[in-house]
Amino acid sequence: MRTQVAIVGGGPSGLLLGQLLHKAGIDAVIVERVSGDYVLGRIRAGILEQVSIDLMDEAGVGARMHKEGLVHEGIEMLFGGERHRVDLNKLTGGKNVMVYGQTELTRDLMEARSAAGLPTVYEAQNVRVHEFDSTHPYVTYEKNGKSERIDCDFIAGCDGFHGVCRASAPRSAIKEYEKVYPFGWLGLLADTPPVNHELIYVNSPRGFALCSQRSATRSRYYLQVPLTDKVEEWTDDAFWQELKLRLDDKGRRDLVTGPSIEKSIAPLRSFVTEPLRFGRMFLAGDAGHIVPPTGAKGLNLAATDVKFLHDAIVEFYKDKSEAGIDDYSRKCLGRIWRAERFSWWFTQLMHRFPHDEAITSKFQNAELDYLMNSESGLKTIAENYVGLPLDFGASKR
Ligand code: RFL
Ligand code: PHB
Repeated sequence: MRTQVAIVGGGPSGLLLGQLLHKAGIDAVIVERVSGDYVLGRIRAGILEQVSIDLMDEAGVGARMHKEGLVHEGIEMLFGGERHRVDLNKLTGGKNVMVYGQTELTRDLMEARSAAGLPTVYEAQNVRVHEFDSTHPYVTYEKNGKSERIDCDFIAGCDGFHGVCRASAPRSAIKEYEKVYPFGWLGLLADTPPVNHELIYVNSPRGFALCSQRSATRSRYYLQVPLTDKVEEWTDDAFWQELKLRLDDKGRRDLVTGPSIEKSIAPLRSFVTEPLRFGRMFLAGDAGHIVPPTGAKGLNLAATDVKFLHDAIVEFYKDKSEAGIDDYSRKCLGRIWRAERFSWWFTQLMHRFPHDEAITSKFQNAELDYLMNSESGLKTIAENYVGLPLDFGASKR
């Protein structure tokens, strides 16, 4: 088989890239290790920044998102037993975020791809990338006991943190930066109305909690838990009880509990690969970087990588110019490091770390108190949460 761009990984990055390239008249084949249902079964991100919303529109798949997505103009912060609101809209001159689950976004992209008859190989085994330091790279895989080969001009590594693309880059050409946090997030999805109309980020003496949602009738909650906890050991009752202990009186009164639809524990990590380009292979999304979910940035960063990669590939074919692909890493990494910094800062501000001294939570409360009572402090949170502009800092360079 021959295509222009072989995309490894059919998560949100790979699917969005495929759809944008299709709109630009460029062929791509997606090779995905697991089944489509498995991809849709992973409950992950819930918050879209405006740049991600715009890209879904550009890809022609935004209709259901605009109908069902919930626009949020603010978030709440609960610490020291009191709630404070961050008015995202007012503080950023009219910017908002949208609650629309990664599952739904992925489903929209999958449906558009299959409606357009675009090729996706699911359950591909032993996917390998070859000769990406030349102008004729190729991808191999096995399916139904047969070996297959896709010749291409470019390989897009959209295969997530555990994928094969980053692992295939020469060790001498790659530098990886990593911080692993000493706790995880236990997430629970339930068909119950959300405890609040906006998200609540909670710093409590018992650890972090987050009250999120997917719709007016579906809630998503998270609890900070030790890495040694096993999801099987957390009953629904134990989860609700612990969440109540981390909430305020109003939260305890308003919380509607019910059976979980899904429960899982995710580790927290900050991770960046430099560079993101290796000859004719590019890393995009979680394949190149991971943020702890506290800042709700992972999917949004993936979407902007995809935008920059799409623009560079289109420039290559339409203008016969390699300037865009040469600049891909630099362009992405500026935005990535800004989001990494915010996610790391917000994580350390909101969580309890093992072996913290008593003074640490006092510092956290004092910092939160400062942030919530200072216009500049509120703006710092708001402008990062809604997403810094794509050209942030450009006028100063
Ligand atoms: P994915 O979603 O991991 O998809 C990669 C795909 O590649 C496939 N794959 C392979 N395919 C072929 N060959 C191989 N060798 C392969 N190895 C792997 C995998 O099966 C998979 O289908 O990466 P992608 O597309 O870059 O998307 C990134 C996002 O999924 C991720 O950044 C977000 O989910 C992060 N995230 C959040 N991001 C936000 O922007 N806002 C949020 O509110 C938010 N909340 C979250 C999150 C992530 C979480 N977890 C579980 C880590 C909340 C949580 C709890
Ligand atoms: C989610 O709804 O899954 C979610 C929302 C905000 C975050 C992380 C996860 O910061």
